[in-house]
Amino acid sequence: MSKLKQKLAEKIPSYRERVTKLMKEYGDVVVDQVHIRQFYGGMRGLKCLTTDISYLDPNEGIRFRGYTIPEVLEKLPKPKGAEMPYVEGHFFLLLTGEIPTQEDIQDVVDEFKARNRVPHYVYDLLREMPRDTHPMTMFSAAILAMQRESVFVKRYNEGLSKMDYWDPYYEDALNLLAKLPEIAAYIYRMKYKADTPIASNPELDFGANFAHMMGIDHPYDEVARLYFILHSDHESGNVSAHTTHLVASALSDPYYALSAGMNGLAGPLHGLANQEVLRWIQHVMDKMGGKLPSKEELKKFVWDTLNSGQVIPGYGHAVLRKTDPRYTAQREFALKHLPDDEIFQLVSMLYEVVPPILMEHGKAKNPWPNVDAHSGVIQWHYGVREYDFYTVMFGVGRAIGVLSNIVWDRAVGQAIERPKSLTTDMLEKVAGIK
Ligand code: AMX
Repeated sequence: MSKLKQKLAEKIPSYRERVTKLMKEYGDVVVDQVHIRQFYGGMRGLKCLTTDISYLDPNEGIRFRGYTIPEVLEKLPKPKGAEMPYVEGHFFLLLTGEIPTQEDIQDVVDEFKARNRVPHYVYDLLREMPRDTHPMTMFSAAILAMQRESVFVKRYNEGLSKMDYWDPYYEDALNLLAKLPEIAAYIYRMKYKADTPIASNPELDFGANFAHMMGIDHPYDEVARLYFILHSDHESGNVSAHTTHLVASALSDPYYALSAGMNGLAGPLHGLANQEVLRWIQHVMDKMGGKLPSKEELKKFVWDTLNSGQVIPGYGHAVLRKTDPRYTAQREFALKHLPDDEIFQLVSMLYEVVPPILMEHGKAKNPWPNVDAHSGVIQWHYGVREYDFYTVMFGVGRAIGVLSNIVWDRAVGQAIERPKSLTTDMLEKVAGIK
């Protein structure tokens, strides 16, 4: 058994005890109330989900297993001479709650290497799809196609005890994760680089191997590691995490669940926003004949977008009420590595211009930028200019978090999700209108 799985197996019993105690002795304690606005308002703010893997504070932003983003970037071990930590180490942290040693990380690196062979039929499937298919559709279809490999399904059909569900879920999660960088890079090179895929290099870590398969030199390996870590998890109520959790709650295996989560990530209000940001910026640059707008001109573009009833992509958030620390981490990287990049300068100008306008506009509860306002510019700088592809990279990162979550869902025996719905008539009666 790998050290990672061993560690998980040691941790699970005490969590089960805590959950059993809460359920048995405190099951009737009231945590929150439901308001009518939440029935139509996307259940915003309703406290009804649980995860120990990350927690999103509205002002401080995300903490992964209790650590802020700067702490994670500082504390996790890094490949020799690298600026950004191992993605494998971040996965270890999310699953176990512990900062790994170099030895722990090597164990995960070896685990991924042993599982990274992508079945040939995935390539056949991708190649059969029309080339103008959105890369998120390709990515999700590739994940779903591999469902026949599920260890969970096999073991479940053999008659598995509920207590052991987490074990084959873990196997599926690792088998999947190990293959995602190669699938993503294959889609990219097939679709946008004249069908010239680059073979995986087993000597490289998760992030560096992705950069290698994309065909982009250092420091893109640092970008890949930073990007996958930042996008990994954002507690469990966001669309991709919640969808993955919901589908897995029916004991659909991790392939079904992750593919479903990716379909949610593909929406413009969620993961696709990073693509929308670059599209919006390109539109501004085109209108300006390729040069940077002045602040006044940029303000006008922002107002024009709002006045035409559209949102400013990359700004606002359902939970956050301050600048997203994932934005800040990418901004710090850009300030160090690409301070003179024109698109970065425009992104920086937007940071000055948009928040006061959104405040004056008076609708968005959070006028500050989220992660997606910055993700595209760094990719653009290193030559990944096919912005349709950005959400796929978000998806590789998000898989790390949501798969860790569903392994723990099974470990603590989360039930099939089934909230109750009411009719409009019933709500009107509750409101006292009828
Ligand atoms: N530009 C213009 N209007 C905005 C806005 C923005 N960036 N963000 C919110 N608003 C508007 C909403 O559309 C809503 O208008 P309505 O009352 O006419 O329907 C109003 O402000 C109140 O919305 P809210 O409570 O502040 O936000 P929300 O929780 O309903 O939605 C989000 C959150 C992210 C979907 C929204 O801010 C948005 O559409 N932002 C732009 C898209 C984006 O960047 N998405 C990525 C989010 C991060 C991620 O998941 N990857």
